[in-house]
Amino acid sequence: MKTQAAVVHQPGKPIEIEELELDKPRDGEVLIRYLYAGLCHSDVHIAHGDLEARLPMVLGHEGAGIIEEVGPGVTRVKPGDHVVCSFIPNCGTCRYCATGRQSICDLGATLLEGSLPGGRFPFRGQAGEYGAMCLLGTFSQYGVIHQSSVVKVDDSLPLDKAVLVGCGVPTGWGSVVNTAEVTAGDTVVIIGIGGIGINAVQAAAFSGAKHVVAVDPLANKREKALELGATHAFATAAEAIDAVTALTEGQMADSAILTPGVLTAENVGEGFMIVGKGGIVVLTALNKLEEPTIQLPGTVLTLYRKQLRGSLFGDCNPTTDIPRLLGLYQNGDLKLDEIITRTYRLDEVNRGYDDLLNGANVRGVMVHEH
Ligand code: CXF
Ligand code: ZN
Repeated sequence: MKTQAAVVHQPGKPIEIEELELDKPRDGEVLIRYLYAGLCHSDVHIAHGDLEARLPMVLGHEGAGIIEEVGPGVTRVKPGDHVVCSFIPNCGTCRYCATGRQSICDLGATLLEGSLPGGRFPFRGQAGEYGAMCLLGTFSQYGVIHQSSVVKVDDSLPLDKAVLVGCGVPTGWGSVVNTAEVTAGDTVVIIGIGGIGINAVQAAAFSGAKHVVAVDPLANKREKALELGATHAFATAAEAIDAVTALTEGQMADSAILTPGVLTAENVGEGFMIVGKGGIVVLTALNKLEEPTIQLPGTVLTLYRKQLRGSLFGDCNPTTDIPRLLGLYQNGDLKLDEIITRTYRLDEVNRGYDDLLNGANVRGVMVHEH
């Protein structure tokens, strides 16, 4: 069948809309009609070449839609099911899935290669075989994806909001709850209030943190953070360091969550300074793969028992945490409507990313037409 998709052919070039041919689902695979896709920063990392992916690639790794058809051996979903995609697949049986660490499932090995488990590429076009970002490629009207990438959700959920629970929400929320292990009374600092940081703010507030300190140079982001649970917001980390020193009488923060658009060594240094004894610095944001961002006095780390932790998908388990987060949304404890700044059509994808990069958007959502 044919599908319109947003493709990156060369790093640094605009994303192109193209008609591609899509194969039928094979063993363990499903055909999904994507209704919505989220515009997450990682797609730009690929378009800019910060993350090196096999190209051409259909972008998009936050998606929600309806299962149209299933291939042989599919047990997790059936035609008509409403699903949210997870940018991390989970096979259920590798040593990581089997020990409750689905965010590092072995099937994630091809996130940037864009092939399905087994190695095939279901999208084809004038440039040959096209990869699908994170085994999904949600900037396409239709996709053929593996059943391990989808989570069935309740029919009553609005998929245009639930779509964000495929990456941005668990990544931010889980960085706080799982990776930083925030508990009531903590002081938490979140550096960078975008589509991920805003959910870190929500998680810290929901977990009962005493001080939730948001840092972002843009006033609209600081306002949103204060609206959704931050107790303080500053334009710079230097201001936040002074404030946290005063608020904690010098004990400093229990954790710092690093969620800027592109991670820098400066961010890591600031996170390291702002946490006190036993503090945890969580590296959630990404930057160029080979570029070092950690250069710190190790003796301070040792003497103060500080920790740096990397966090992928917020250390969440998609099969249980996607429904769990959607339950919090249904309950009013997790805000999704309030973090969506605007929607775009597929052919407005470059405009959507301009808005993301110039700071206009907390979250943009693509609405597919069929
Ligand atoms: C990224 C992680 C690295 C591969 C692409 C997706 N995560 C979220 O945006
Ligand atoms: Zn993402």
